[in-house]
Amino acid sequence: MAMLSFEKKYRVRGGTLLGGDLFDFWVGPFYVGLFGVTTIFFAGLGTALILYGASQGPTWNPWQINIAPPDLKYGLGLAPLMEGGLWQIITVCALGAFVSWALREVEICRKLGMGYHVPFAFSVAIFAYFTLVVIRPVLLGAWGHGFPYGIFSHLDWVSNVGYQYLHFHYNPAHMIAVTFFFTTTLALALHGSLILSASNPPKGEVVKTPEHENTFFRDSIGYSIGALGIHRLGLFLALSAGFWSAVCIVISGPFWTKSWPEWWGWWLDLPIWS
Ligand code: UQ2
Repeated sequence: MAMLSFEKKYRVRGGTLLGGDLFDFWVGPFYVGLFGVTTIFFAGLGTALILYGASQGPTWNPWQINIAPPDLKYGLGLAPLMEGGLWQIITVCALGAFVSWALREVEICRKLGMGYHVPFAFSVAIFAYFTLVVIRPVLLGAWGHGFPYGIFSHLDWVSNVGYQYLHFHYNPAHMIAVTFFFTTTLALALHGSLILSASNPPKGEVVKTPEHENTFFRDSIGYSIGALGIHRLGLFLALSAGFWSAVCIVISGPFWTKSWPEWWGWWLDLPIWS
């Protein structure tokens, strides 16, 4: 089916979660929906507040602009606008925009009768951010444990929090997360290169079949995971990377306050050595 006639057939009313037909329309190629409106609202307000915060700061250098969370003394209360209050409102806007975007994806899935895999996957990314700026600060008792919004400032935060636990790479959940990140790149490199090698031949040569793809891996490693399988594996690897990232930071502080190298003492403490 040609793309334009496909869109005529499937760009239909309905499938909305909230608001009924009220915002059930398109603007050019973009589906709007109630959650398109709320995405624009939160993203616009959040961006304006970041620009306002920058205007009150010492620099317009994009690398150095910083919107800091409140001082720890404010605990889990509201802070004055210029002392972390902006950060608090911007965080609400960010979460509002991310969740709105996910729900707009859900509405598009419903219209098309598709599975919810894409919004589910995006939700794992939102969950990782939520863990960083809400769950962990709440468990530690202060919004000041959130990370600052700025390019270099957030790098400094990551470095400082890492050193607070002496050597963050000894965090077992961090190890698992990093392993998933690297394995994701391995899987995508294998998949991207395999697909291009079979389906994008030089001029004058024929496109190869899925049998070629399977046979390449059966010849080289004795196993092919299959065309559907590689996408299941890729999704699993990528979501696991995000999930274990959230775990590795939320256990740092709320559940383990010493250095991460010391955690491995459990191995030396096993009774089998005595
Ligand atoms: C595969 C397959 C694909 C692929 C890839 C494989 C035809 C088009 C990349 C090979 C992948 C395997 C064997 C899994 C590797 C495991 C890890 C943890 C990286 O068989 O089927 O479909 O794209």
